[in-house]
Amino acid sequence: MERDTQPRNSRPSSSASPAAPQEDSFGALPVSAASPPSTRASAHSPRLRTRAWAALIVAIICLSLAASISLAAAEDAPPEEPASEEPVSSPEDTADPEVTIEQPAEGAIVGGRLDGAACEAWATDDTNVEHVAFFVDGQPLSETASAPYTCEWDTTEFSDGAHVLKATAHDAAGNSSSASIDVRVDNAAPNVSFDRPTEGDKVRGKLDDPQGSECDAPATDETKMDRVAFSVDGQFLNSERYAPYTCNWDTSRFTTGEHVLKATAYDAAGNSSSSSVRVKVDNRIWWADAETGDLSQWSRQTRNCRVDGVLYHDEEHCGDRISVVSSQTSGPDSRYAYRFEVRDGDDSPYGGERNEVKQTDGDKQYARGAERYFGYSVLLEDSFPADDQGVGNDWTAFSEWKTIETHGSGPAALNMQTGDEQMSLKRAASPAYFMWRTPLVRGRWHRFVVRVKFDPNPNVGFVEVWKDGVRVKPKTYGRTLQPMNGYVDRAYSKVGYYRNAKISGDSALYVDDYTVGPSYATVRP
Ligand SMILES: [Ca+2]
Ligand SMILES: [Ca+2]
Ligand SMILES: [Ca+2]
Ligand SMILES: [Ca+2]
Repeated sequence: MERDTQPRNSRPSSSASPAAPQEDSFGALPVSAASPPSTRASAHSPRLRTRAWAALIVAIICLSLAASISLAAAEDAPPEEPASEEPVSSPEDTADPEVTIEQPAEGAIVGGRLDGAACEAWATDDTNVEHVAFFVDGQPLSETASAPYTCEWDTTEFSDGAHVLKATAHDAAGNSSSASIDVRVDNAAPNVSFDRPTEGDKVRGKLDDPQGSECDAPATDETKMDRVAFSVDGQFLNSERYAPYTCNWDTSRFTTGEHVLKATAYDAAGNSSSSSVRVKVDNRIWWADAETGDLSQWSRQTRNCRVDGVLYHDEEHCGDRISVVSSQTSGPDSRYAYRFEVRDGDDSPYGGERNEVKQTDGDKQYARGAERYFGYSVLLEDSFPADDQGVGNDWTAFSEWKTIETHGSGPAALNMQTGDEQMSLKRAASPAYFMWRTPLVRGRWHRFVVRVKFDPNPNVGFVEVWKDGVRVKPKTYGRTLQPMNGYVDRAYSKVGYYRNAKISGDSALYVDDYTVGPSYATVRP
């Protein structure tokens, strides 16, 4: 047919038709041949009214003539559909659109609410895709008129199991085509729970055995498992795609105390469920927090007191010089702290005025190459002597790392001391020097963390210092273990009040929560 070859917009112009309405010479509204006379025109002019009626009569005659010709033709030819019922405004479109379902994939396991890129069809047409309709098992789901053609499918309204997702693309001419895929709906979350550890367990070190002997959360799904993700206190640890689902947790990066270990299992449809256990992380190597209410967390005591001019070195006479008190404690959970007092004349046979405790048990010493973090809290009383006494060397040590040296007293490799209104980390033995200093503040708790690698080689040993949660001394190399008579021994911890005897005045200092561990997190408060 001739009309098929015409471009869509090149139909014959109606203005070329001789029957087209013409504006009359008076500029009035055009008068259609089929319309009754305009009342507006008739109200103005009898002449106009006459012309309109004449035109109407001519039109009626023409229509009657056309009808009779048409009837005559109908008797000779097969009937044709009246031209007026065909869409004269567009070319005929007999080609179907093309459509495919891009997502989900054939055989996919789906669950939850699918929309956007999770459920998308691709469609095209030789003229124009009018809309794409989606169906599940033949029931209408949603439809969309513009690309990207995405469905909206809440699978929870359908049963678990096999379903057919269909997309049908329509063009403006009423042509359509469809594509279908088989999918599996899974709205059921997996099951997961910890085998190990169990609620309340104590954990330490690395829980990273791939067989899960320390940390294992079996998970199953009726359709298909995807993965199990592990976290601690909301902090992601690792994700495992295959059973056994085991966590990979270096507990030493976490503070001593309670933490929530969580396993979240995901199935192939994206459903998830979680299981949590509350565990106690404890990587402390040893500690002395005074919570026993006595001095039993230390192995030895050094007591010196002068009472009524007589010097004693025993607990019976010097009991008040070292005590466990509840009046001053360092943390919210602390009930007790250690108190060390020195009065003028509390002379030690080994020099200085001192009252101290130490931990010399074999398993709590620090051999060459050992690396440890020491966290401890210290408070100096307001009465703590000032350094303006002119004694020349106004040192007071409150924590030391000393060398064992076969039952005797060896030199300190390191100590924390005061002097010149400073608190300092000092390399005590030759050559002695200050590794770090800060202004002395009395009357409040300070939390120190000192990291030490014990070694007599100054290129191997190092220290690092934090004060009140802030790193104040970066890792710095130096000798941290003192050779004695050519023999490299081990070091031990000591705390208390030990000062140059020339200093005068009675005072006390407090120590609490002395903790030794493998990491900063382990020993900070
Ligand atoms: Ca088409
Ligand atoms: Ca499932
Ligand atoms: Ca305490
Ligand atoms: Ca003195």
